Amino acid sequence: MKATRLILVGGFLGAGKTTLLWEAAHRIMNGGQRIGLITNDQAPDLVDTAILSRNEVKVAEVNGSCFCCNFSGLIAATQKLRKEAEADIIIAEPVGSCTDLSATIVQPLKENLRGELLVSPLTVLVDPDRLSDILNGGNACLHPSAAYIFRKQLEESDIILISKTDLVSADELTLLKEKTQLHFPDSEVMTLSSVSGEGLDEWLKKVQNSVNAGKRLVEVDYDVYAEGEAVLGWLNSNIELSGEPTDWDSFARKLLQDLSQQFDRLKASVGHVKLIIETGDNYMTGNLTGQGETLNFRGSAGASAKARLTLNARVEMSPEKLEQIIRKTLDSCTTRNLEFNIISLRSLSPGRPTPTFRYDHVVPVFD
Ligand SMILES: Nc1nc2c(ncn2[C@@H]2O[C@H](COP(=O)(O)OP(=O)(O)O)[C@@H](O)[C@H]2O)c(=O)[nH]1
Ligand SMILES: [Mg+2]
Repeated sequence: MKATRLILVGGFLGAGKTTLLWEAAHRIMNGGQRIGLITNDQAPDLVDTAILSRNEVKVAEVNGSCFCCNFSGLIAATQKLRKEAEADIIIAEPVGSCTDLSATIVQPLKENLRGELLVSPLTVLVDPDRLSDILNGGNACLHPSAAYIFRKQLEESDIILISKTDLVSADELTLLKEKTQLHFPDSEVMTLSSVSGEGLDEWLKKVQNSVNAGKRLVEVDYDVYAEGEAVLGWLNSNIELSGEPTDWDSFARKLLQDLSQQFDRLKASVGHVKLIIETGDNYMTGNLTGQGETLNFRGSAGASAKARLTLNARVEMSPEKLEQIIRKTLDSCTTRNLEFNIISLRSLSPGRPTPTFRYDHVVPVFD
């Protein structure tokens, strides 16, 4: 069996990783190659998996732990996609609050799967607003330890890929690119919009033609890293809605708007809150990646008597408080004639990261 190309797309929560996976998968398929995608989370019921599975692409989910702490889960997912989808290319999205991927994932992959996988340069996708604030010495509206993770992700990257360029003027982008290159001289800085398509082919070409992955290791203080992850409450839930015919798009908008207002009022930093509401073939996605103005909706689930809601939230507060807010908001958004039935709900605060491997040297690659 020939070697499969593995492209890792890291970057903080809300940077645009899943959107990029979706767009890149389409381009790769249209180019005639077979593609597989891997999602990753601390708990099941991932909105990302639900979204990506709507493509005709095979998706494998590694849940219960991040790739770094469950290296064998990542390997099993790549083997599955190699076997079942005969994937020429696999794109994997690690958990957005993970860092030290060069030492814990890229080096072990290069050493242990030589011949099976061609590992691409480690791409770290970054939201232009958050990046700009970090470069100006700010914390991108994050807890200082979460901002530490954000910076470490950039520091260890082979490619820093500035996302959402459709939201930035050409002049601002040029400046941001220059400044990023000055701060992170060892990384290649590229830009991309998954909405306009700008930069997508250039990035794909770059990562498909190089095995220069994990060029360096960075020092990571695991106490700060652990704190940065632990400050986030994490909630994944799958909910059945049924009752009177309902306009699901308005329902989803109201739910996410209400949640956003409450987080803003509590001054709780939002890593990411996302949902998908599905009614058979129709679906709508909603995203919140910071304060209220970042709310974003796509698609339409139409109107009917039944829908399935998957909701994922990563917000700076205790998981108990997050769960309480979400249960209460669901309650207030449903009426007597519209009921919700929670099929599953997990809320947690990520434990200290304990990677399966942590290499102290860069594994050489031979072209
Ligand atoms: N304007 C714009 N929004 C984007 C782009 N890529 C992603 N987004 C939005 O950013 C939010 C987070 O995207 P997502 O792919 O879920 O991020 P992830 O958490 O890194 O996987 C969503 O609201 C997306 O619609 C882009 O290129 N342009
Ligand atoms: Mg994602």
